[in-house]
Amino acid sequence: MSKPTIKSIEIKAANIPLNNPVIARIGTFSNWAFMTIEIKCSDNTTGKGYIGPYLIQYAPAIAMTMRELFKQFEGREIAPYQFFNEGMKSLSLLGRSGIALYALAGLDIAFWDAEAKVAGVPLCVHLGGSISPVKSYNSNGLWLKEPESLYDETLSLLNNGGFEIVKVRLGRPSLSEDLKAVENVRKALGAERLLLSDFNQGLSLPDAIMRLKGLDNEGLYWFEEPVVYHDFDAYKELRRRMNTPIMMGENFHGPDDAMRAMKDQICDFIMPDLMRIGGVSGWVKTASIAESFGIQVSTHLFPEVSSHLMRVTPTAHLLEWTDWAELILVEPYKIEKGHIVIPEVPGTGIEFKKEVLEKYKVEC
Ligand code: SMN
Ligand code: MG
Repeated sequence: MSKPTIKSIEIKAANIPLNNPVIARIGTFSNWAFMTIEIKCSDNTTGKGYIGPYLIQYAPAIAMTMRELFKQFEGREIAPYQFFNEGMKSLSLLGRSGIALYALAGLDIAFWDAEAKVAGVPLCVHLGGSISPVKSYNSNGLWLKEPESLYDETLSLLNNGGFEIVKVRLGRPSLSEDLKAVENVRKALGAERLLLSDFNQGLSLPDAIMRLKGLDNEGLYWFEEPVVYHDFDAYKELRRRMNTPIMMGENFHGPDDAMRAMKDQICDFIMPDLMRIGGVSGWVKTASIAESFGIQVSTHLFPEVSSHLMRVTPTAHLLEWTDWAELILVEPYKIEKGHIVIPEVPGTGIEFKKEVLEKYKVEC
């Protein structure tokens, strides 16, 4: 049985304005860097996907890496998982992380979309799962703003899609400001609903020990990334000292990082990022490792493809909903009662609005 072969690739970059600017300890963003990937196969199927590499000025370097990697797969019968494994092997000379991995992830996402389209089924079905709504939280706000403004913002985040869970960004100059932020969100949320928190790596270990101790009895469901992502010893120390579960993983570069974090027991939950974990293939590997460690897996950004992956993740936990790609998508995924709805179409159903990509285009 033969499969379509890989014909050509088209990569675009665009700096898309956000509805609600991101204000976090890692930076302030009023636009989000998107790179779209479209891969054409011999039967005219086009696999589509996007990545969001944070720094738009690196789009040309990533596109160049993607085009170079693509040469390995051009003309061959489509085989996404095999391509990923070969791609990772070839990256060992460059390093299996950073923009080289982002480039491979972008290709991987588009390859999987193409293969699911060839099979004529949604991606999650192609991966051996089924369609069902995926429990999500509304992550479109609660940035490092005036604590007083967070009550109204929480109500609007809950009402916009029937959400029950939100995430507050912490790491203000003082503990009392963070406590005030939590208090205002909790007032709007009520006592029972889950409240997540994210420090975006903003604290040193000594500061994190103080700050997290001061917040440890606030009933937060998790403390996300209190300190720099690469200091595994610091995470271990915080986990030992705190009652609130420790969350990390958006900065795992590939399944190897995820494996090390779980093996060293430095966190309670993980939330891989579709791009940094290595696309669909990198995610599937990580999900299996998480299952063997009994660790629950949430998602980071990229809600469309991540929703499919959650349907085949044995320890699936919560999907992070953001609307950042809405402006570029012809049919954005819908939210109903706090769950993301996977469309019943082949692949992921992602189609890009060409005129929007053109309007905010960045050369790559
Ligand atoms: C986040 C992601 C991307 C930009 C800013 C903040 C955050 C999250 O870490 O988890 O949503
Ligand atoms: Mg985060």
